[in-house]
Amino acid sequence: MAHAQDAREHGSRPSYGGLEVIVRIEMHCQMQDESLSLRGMQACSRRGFLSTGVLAVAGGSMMPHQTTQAQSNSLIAAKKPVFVSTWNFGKPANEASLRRYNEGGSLLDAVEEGIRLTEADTSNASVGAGGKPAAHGKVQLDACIMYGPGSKAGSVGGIEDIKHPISVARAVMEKTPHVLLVGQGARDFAMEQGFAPQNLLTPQEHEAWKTWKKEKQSLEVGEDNHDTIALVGLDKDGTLAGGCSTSGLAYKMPGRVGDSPILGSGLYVDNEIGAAGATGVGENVMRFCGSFMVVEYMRQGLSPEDACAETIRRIARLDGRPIEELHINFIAVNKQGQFGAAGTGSGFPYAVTYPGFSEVLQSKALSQKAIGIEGGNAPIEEQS
Ligand code: SD4
Repeated sequence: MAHAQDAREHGSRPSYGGLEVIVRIEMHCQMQDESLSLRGMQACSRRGFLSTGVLAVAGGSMMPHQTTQAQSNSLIAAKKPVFVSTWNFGKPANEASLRRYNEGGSLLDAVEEGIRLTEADTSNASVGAGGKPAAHGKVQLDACIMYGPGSKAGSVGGIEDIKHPISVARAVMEKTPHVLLVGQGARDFAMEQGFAPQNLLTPQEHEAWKTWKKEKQSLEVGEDNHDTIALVGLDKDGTLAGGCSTSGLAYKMPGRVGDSPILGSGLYVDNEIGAAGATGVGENVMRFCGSFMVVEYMRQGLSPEDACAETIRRIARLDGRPIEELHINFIAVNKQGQFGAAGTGSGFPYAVTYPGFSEVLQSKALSQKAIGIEGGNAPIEEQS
């Protein structure tokens, strides 16, 4: 047991093949509805409820430990369908997803619709139209979509002039035998499919790029130059799906593709277990198959939040740099509708929406480093 506890605290995993197993016993509030609402759970927590995780050695004794409020939030099963996405702009995106679903759309329609809302919003400079360009002044977009049943997926990398790469990714999935199209080939395919080309560089971002050309000429990751929407959804019947879309790092090298369109990195959906998505510096996600790793930790029994945190700790161990220097964040939902998120800074905003509930929550924080308003994306309701 000491080994298992130590492993949990320090990020390594105990052996699952032998006798030693982790049994997570989640003692939830006794509520009438089988689906607990977040508010209900918080009220319950305020009354001093302890959500208990139990580490057990098979055949041995059990020892409870108290979880934090953030951890107990992630042990709640949301009502279905539930949509979970990155950043403040995830909330209106989730709401668009739920609306589409309620209007009779499929789970995939809903995921696509939510992401399209963010792609169309030129006031955010990190997804779709209005995104910051690559170093040569052209906006290059990355996106992918994945559907749990059959593990179907489609993706585009470095596509230019097309406002909705998420829809092109879906067309790759549904209309070609392939998974990933890049650059000119992706653009040609989009045109064949009837997507109209347009200039995605707004006058404002053109000016900002010209200033950068004159003054900076170096890629700095910090405030105002990165953000991505990753949005994962769980249907009423337990079907999972997700999508991810970004303009990538601002002023990136032309042709640079990040984690967002790479299945297993920026997004992963496993219909048996759950789904996860990433935002942040793609290079620090894609070397580790970050979203796949989150899902694998959920398979081992970790809550979505713990799975995100454990993934970040493991990435930091392998990378060698301190956690706060990595600038990465994950969201996750499992097949039961539990959700959670974790980031390398002092927590990042992520949105959760299900019938009767839609909020921006703060993720688990793995360092004290402030993350600022990344990508210049103030909440959409504050931008009008
Ligand atoms: C990328 N992961 O291209 C994206 C950018 C991002 O928050 O998510 N920024 O590396």
